[in-house]
Amino acid sequence: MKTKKILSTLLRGAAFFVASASSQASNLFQNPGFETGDFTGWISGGGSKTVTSAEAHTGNYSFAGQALDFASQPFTPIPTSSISELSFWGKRDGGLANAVTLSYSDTSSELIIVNKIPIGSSDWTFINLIDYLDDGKLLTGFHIYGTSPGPAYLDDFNLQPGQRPSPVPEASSYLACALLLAPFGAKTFRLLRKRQAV
Ligand SMILES: [Ca+2]
Repeated sequence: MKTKKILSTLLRGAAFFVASASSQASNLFQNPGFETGDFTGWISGGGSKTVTSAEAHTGNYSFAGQALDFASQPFTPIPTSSISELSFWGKRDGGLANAVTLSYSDTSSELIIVNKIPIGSSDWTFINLIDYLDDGKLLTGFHIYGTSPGPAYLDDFNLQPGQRPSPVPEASSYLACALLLAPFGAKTFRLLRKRQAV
């Protein structure tokens, strides 16, 4: 019985390791956790941007950005229907929100306000942007700003190819919006939902 339990624990550990390794292997971000200790793979800008060892979600480094600092990556165009995850981890000392811009092959872009990272928390917050991707488009780029006062620490960016999960609506708020906007049609409701803060 005891041997069975140990074996089961070992197998679970092995499965986790394989899943984790496979997730890292297919991540389309280059240098997603800044573990080169610099901006290799990223386009960066702003006067106080740094890759720092002061904070890290995993590994030893993260991107530390004030408001005008940014980090961007272009991608080989990928259909939004073929993205199973678009996410990152954040922690910040101040500032209201991080702005993220997603770019598409039709030259359109989408601004997302990320304000759900608590200020001054010792914990890192997981931010999932998968529901914010525009349907029927090809994603070509990701762009994120820091915060002021800051910095915002940002780490472990993840763009995973795969089947896009169906959006999970937040029943109460979306139902209220849907009822309110019913006369204007489904498209209006969807636009409002996409502009909500993350
Ligand atoms: Ca890292």
